[in-house]
Amino acid sequence: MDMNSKKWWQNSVVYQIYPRSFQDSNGDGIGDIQGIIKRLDYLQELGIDAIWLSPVCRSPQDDNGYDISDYQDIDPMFGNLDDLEQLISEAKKRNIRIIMDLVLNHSSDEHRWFTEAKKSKDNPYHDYYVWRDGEEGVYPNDMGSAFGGPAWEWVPELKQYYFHQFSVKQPDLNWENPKVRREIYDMILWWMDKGVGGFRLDVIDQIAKEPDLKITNNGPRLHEFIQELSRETFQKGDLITVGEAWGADIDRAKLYSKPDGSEFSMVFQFEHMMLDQEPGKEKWDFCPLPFVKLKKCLEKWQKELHGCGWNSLFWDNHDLPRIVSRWGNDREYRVEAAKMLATVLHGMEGTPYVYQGEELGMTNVRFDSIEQYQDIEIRNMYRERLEKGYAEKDIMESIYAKGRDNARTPMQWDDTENAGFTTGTPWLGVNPNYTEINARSQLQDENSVFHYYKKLIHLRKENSIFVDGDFTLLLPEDENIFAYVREYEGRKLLVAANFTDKEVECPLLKEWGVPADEDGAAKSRDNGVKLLIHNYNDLPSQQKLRPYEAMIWEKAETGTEI
Ligand code: TEU
Ligand code: CA
Repeated sequence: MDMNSKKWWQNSVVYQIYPRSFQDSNGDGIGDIQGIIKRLDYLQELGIDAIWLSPVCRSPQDDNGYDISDYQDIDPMFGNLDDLEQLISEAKKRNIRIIMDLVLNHSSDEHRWFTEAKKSKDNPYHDYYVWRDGEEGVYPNDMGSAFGGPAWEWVPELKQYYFHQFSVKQPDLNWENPKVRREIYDMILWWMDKGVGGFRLDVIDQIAKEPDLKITNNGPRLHEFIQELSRETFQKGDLITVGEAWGADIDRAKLYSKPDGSEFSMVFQFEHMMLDQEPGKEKWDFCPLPFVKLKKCLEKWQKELHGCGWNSLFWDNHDLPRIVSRWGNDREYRVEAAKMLATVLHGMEGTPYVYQGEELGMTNVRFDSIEQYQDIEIRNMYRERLEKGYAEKDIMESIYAKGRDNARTPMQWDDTENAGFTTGTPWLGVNPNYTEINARSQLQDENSVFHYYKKLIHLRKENSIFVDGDFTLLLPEDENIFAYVREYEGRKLLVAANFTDKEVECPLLKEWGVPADEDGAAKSRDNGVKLLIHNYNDLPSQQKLRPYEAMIWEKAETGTEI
C-alpha cells in the first residue's frame, strides 16, 4: 500500500474497552462511561488512537450488552447519551476516536421491533425476524445455538418458531427485509452524526443466514448486504470499520478489506485463534498450540493481504482467554512473555488492537466455583457438559483455559480494594493477582509491560516500515523461534522472538548482521544496524535468545543513515 493511499487507521492502534469491567464511577460495581472518561489520560499516555467500546446501548444484559433493546439510547447502567457525547468530545481533545460496537445480526427480544413482531403474523414488524410455521416440539431443523440448545424458539400464540443463532433472548434479524436494512442504515447515520470515529460489526458474516439451508455465516447475499451497508453509511464519513468474521478466509478478507472501501477497513478473522482446539471440536476441547502452524497461518495472512487488503492484529478480546496465560507464561516469565507476544504482533502489517489489561500483562483467572462465573456461554456449557457426564474437574479446566470471563474480570488499576475498579461489589470477581499486576505500579516502572507497549506503539508511529513493509517469515520450521523480516525502500526490520521458557541458540542474529563485541554481546547500534526495542533490560546476545526474549532490529541499505 503506497504512502499516499494510506488511511489514518493503517497507522493507528486501537484499544478495546469492555465497559462493564473497565472503571466504575458510581459504586454500583459495574463499569460505566463516566469511569471511562476518568481514564482517558491513562489511554492518552499509552498512545492509542481509537477506543472500540463494547456495547453500551440499552440491553437486558442477557449476553452482557450484545442483546440490544434500543440502538439509539444508552443503558442506564452505563450512563446516558450526554455521557457518551461527553466521552466522544473528551476523547477527541486527546486525538482519540470512539468506535461503537454494532450488533446487527440480532437484537434483544425486548427490542420494540420484536415485542411488536410477536404480536401477530401480520404485524408490520413480524418479518423483521426469521419465523417458521410448525408444531411444538418439532423443530424446523436441527440447527443449534452458539450458546447451547436449539436455534429455534417456539411461540405458541403464533404457532411459529423464531431463529436465534445465539441466546433465546437474541432473535436473529431478517436482513432479507429491506425495511430492516433501512432502519439499520438510518441508525448508523445517526451515530455518525454524533461524531463517532468508526464501528465494530458484531458477527457481521452471519447476517445473510439461510436457516432452511442450514447456512449461518458466509450466506449467498452476504457481500451484497455489506456493500449496500457500506455505501449507504460508512462511505459517507472517514471512519474505521472492522467486521467480526469468524468464518473469514483469505478470499473473503480481500473482499471485506478491499482498499477501495467498498466494504470495511478490515475484519477480525480467527484462524490463528482456533489452532489450539482439537480439529472439528469445540473450543473447550483444547490442545497445545501447534507453534509452526501458528507462524505459517500468520505468514499467510500477512503475505496474501499485502497491497490488496488489510489485517487486524490481535491476540485478545472480550471473548478470548488472555494471551499471556494462553500462549505465553503467566508465572515466572509473565513480564517477558507479555512483552514478547506484543512484539511479535505489533511488528506485523495491520492495525493492532490492545484489549483492556493486555498492556499490563493481565492473566486468566481461576475461580473456585461455577457460581462465580457470569458468562452465559460458560454457564450453559457447564450445565450441558455436566448433563453429558463430563467430570466437573475437566469442565472447570476448560473454563480456566478458554472461558470468556478470563477477559472480563475488572481492570486492575491499583492495589487498593477491588483493584481501584469499584468502591462497591464488582459484578464479576477481581483477579486476586491485582496486588502485583496493576496500572499504578506499572506507570511508575519504566521496565513494565505498560511502558513496553507504550514504546511499541510509539515505534510504529515513528517508522512507516511497520505500515508499508512486506513480510518474510524466517526459520519457518523452527519449534521455538518466531522470526520475520519487514522490508520497505531499502530499510529492513528483523523481529526475533523465543516463544519458550528455555534458552535457545539463534545463529540467525549474527547471520542477519546483528553487531556484537568480541565476547558476543550484541551492540545496540553499529554499521547500519540498530536495536529498536528489546524486552530484557540489558543487551541481547548475538548467539542465543533467553526465555521469551524478543527484539526488533533495524538495518538500512549501506550508505543510508540509520
Ligand atoms: O461473538 C461472536 C461469537 O461467535 C463468539 O461468541 C464466539 O462464538 C465465542 O465467543 C467463542 O468462544 C460476538 C461477540 O463478540 C460476543 O461477545 C457475543 O456473545 C456474540 O457475538 C453474540 O452477539
Ligand atoms: Ca457504575
